[in-house]
Amino acid sequence: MKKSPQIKRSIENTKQMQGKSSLVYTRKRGERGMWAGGRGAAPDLPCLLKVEKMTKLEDHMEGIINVFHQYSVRVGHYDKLSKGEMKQLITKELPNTLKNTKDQATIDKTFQDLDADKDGQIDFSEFVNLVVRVLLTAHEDIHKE
Ligand SMILES: [Ca+2]
Repeated sequence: MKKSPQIKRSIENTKQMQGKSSLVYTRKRGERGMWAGGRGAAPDLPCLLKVEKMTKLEDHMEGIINVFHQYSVRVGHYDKLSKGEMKQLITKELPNTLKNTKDQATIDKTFQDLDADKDGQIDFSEFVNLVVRVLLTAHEDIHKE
């Protein structure tokens, strides 16, 4: 099958992404995101959503997913945060937003709060609760100023 210009462009985008990131995002058309960890993992079909220019909001939302994955793939389940991974994410990515991120008791408490199903890991839906809290606080703060 001859590749359309769009698919060609998407392949180029995917190649560029592979060069920059240690993670490769593979997503078949119409499917939800699927992750292959590790540099150089070959996507079976390039991410067609990359062809369209994403809006600022879409870009930011994908950014949240990407940050989650950057940490979730490190140890254990590739799509869930261990406590260590959550600690790294919070310390590195939210130092100006969350207080006492270096304090182990705060980390333990945050982890317990987020781990809704108590399986000892934070999946993306549980992580989103943290994102929601951070966004609500940031929004409130903006109106205080
Ligand atoms: Ca959990």
